[in-house]
Amino acid sequence: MNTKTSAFWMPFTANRKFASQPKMIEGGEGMYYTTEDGRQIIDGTAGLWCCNAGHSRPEIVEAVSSQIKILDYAPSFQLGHPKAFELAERLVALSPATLDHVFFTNSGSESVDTALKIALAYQQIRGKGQKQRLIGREKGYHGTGFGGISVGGLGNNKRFFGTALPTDHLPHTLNPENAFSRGLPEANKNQLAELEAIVALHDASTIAAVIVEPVVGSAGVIVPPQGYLKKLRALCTAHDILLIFDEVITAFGRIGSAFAAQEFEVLPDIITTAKALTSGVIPMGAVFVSNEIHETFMKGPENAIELFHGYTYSGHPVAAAAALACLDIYEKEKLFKHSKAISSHFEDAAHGLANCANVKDVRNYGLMAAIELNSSPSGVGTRAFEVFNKCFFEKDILVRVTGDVIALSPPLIASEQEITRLFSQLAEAINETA
Ligand code: PXG
Repeated sequence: MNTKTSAFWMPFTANRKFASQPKMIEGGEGMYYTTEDGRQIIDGTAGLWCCNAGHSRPEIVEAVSSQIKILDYAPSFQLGHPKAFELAERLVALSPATLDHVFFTNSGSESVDTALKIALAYQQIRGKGQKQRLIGREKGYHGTGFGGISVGGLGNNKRFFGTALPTDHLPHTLNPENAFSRGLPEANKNQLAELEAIVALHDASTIAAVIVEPVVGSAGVIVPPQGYLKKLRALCTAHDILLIFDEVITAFGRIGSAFAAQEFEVLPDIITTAKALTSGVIPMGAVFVSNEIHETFMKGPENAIELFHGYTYSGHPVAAAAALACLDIYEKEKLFKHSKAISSHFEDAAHGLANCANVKDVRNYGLMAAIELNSSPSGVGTRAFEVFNKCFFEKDILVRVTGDVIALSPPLIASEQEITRLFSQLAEAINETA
């Protein structure tokens, strides 16, 4: 590679290791990326869980370029432009009933911080200002803002940065007894006893909200045990605590419904999204808020700003145009249905790797799967990273690795043949790495 790599401080990357063996992607189309040396590789990860419509879709390219010609940028502070309002209408038509209001952001991290701020302000405005404590969960990933890392449950993302907010954490739900479960694992433990303990310790009158990913993504596809999310909803309701679903990964068809809230028939008070909202084409996030919360803010003098929060690029016209074109594709191609329809083939293909070398667990739901490997004696993560390299350089597939977990989340346009090929190439890579 001729490009120098040291000026770009890469995110969540071993920068010096990357420089020694760069993995460069130069093009993308549909299910495939093109590497620097001209190979077509199957995108097994939808970029970073975001390109649900596949890459470089002409409809989105067209919508973005014509929007730039009409209106490149307009503020959303005390002004408006039509695309943002149109998009909000389209989105609330898709979201669970009663979550009828949308606040626009530019990323998942901003969506999470926005949701937490709305939750805290809501409690103040309705006269419950003591409710300031936030509850996250071990292994939760809620982005990298100070709010998100406070409620997040991944040690590496928290240490060095302090905990800005008063938080507690529920235990994660990964249970070795449930290894190799297909879909939702059995609920063989009371994994929500800790919420009752936190409530007993601090009192519900001090707790504003609980935030969880309905299916954990980043920490390696952790699927909720049967009934867990319904029980969490019931406990939050009983204690007058808001429930936030962080659907930055699960929204827009990843698990076969528009939102995980619909898939699991559990209604949270707030949903955070980003990523597949525009299929990753232009950064954009959206926070869905219940009518009850929204109405609480929309009181008081009409000339008063109800929420002192927002971003220069909230509802950016070009991002909104990309999102609208992307929603058109999801709708026209019935991609959420397609995602559900191919998920059983995807499940079979994933579990077909159960007997590969060093496989410790296979977990899946919708088009999310994790193959967890036993760590090698040379350290956690080295074996999976070796598999990742082999996949990229020799097997012509892109997979995602965290620790010794290999995660798969292909674009929703995947065919059964592409899924079969993705997993058979991965199986070879795992066996050859043993
Ligand atoms: N919430 C969730 C549930 C996420 O998965 C964020 C918030 C933050 O989004 P932004 O857009 O600020 O990055 C995420 C992001 C991985 C991986 O390897 C996952 C994410 C980002 C980068 C890598 O699994 N998720």
